[in-house]
Amino acid sequence: MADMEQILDHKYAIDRDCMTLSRHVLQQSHSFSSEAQDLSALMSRIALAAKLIARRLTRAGLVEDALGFTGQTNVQGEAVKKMDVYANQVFISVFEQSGLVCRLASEEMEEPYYIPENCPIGRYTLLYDPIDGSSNLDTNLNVGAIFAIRRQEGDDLDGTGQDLLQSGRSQIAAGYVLFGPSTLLVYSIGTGVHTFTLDPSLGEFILSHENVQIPAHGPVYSVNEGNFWQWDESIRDYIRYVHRHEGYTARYGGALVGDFHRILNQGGVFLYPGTVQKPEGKLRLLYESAPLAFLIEQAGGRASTGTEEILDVVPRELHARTPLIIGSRDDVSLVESFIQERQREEREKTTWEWAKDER
Ligand code: AHM
Ligand code: MG
Repeated sequence: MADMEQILDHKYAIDRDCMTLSRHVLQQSHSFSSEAQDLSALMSRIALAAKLIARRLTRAGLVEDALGFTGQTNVQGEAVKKMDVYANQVFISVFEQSGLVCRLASEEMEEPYYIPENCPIGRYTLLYDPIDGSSNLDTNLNVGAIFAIRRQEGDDLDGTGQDLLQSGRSQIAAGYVLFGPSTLLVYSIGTGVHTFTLDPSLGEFILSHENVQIPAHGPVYSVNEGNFWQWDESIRDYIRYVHRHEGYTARYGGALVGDFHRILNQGGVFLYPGTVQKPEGKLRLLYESAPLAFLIEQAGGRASTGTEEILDVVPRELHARTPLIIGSRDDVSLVESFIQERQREEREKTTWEWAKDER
């Protein structure tokens, strides 16, 4: 007969494997309200999209037409990859059958995509970047997908999604999928940040880390230093500072989700500041920066443009970009202090020049 210790060991392992994503969302919602059930169903759908994309990525080199460019450019003027198109379509197909989402807005579509048959009941909008870091695809490095859920406000009669031009505070859920050695799904509905790992043998995302908290400071700074010549002097000041102090190490993988995931778990800061060519930086607010800002705040960290909290930024258009400084509280504040110092100097210089002209 099995002894009690053995029985308890099995029980622990089986209970752990039973903590699926949909069950966890309901547990975190502390209710079986219709919104809690909607959120649980929405997350299950996102998990299905993640599994479909992961399946194609795993065999990409063997599948006809999975890698490479389509020859087209998207609304941002960037070359579109075949995998971008595939992943974008996966989200559409998955949510067309959900009944829950009336509208999808993605990096790959100029205008929001409507599912009219869902609109009478599905009052949610899914915002997403189907493949984040697509330049990593052809070399088999990690990529991601980022998502946020918002309630639809009004009827959006002209179909342009004007009600989406609100700050990130109106997100009700956000998260990302990291397609790495394992496929991870990290999400928050405003009750902490939780990591799930895809168990391919079960075909399910199983809870692997609950209530992730980011350290207040970490050694990593993550930025494309090839843009040094294009940055404002304040960002260069910060980079000179980390170059000259012990305790910092650089990590940059070219896919925001991967870089962010490292920082979320180990601490540090990721930066994509404005450049000469892209004064607002490269990353898009509604489906890249704001969802990750939602997560980082839930994990005890911060996200800033340098002068404003990312979650307070109101976009002027669907595909608006924003500078992003995100990660550990102290590290984000340190970067901000260099920006504020330069701004203070600029103000003093202007006042001095103005006073000189007056004389
Ligand atoms: P993408 O969504 O079109 O792939 O662009 C976003 C990616 C981020 O994942 C990454 O942090 C950044 O672009 C890398 O840009 P760069 O090559 O300029 O460093
Ligand atoms: Mg993308």
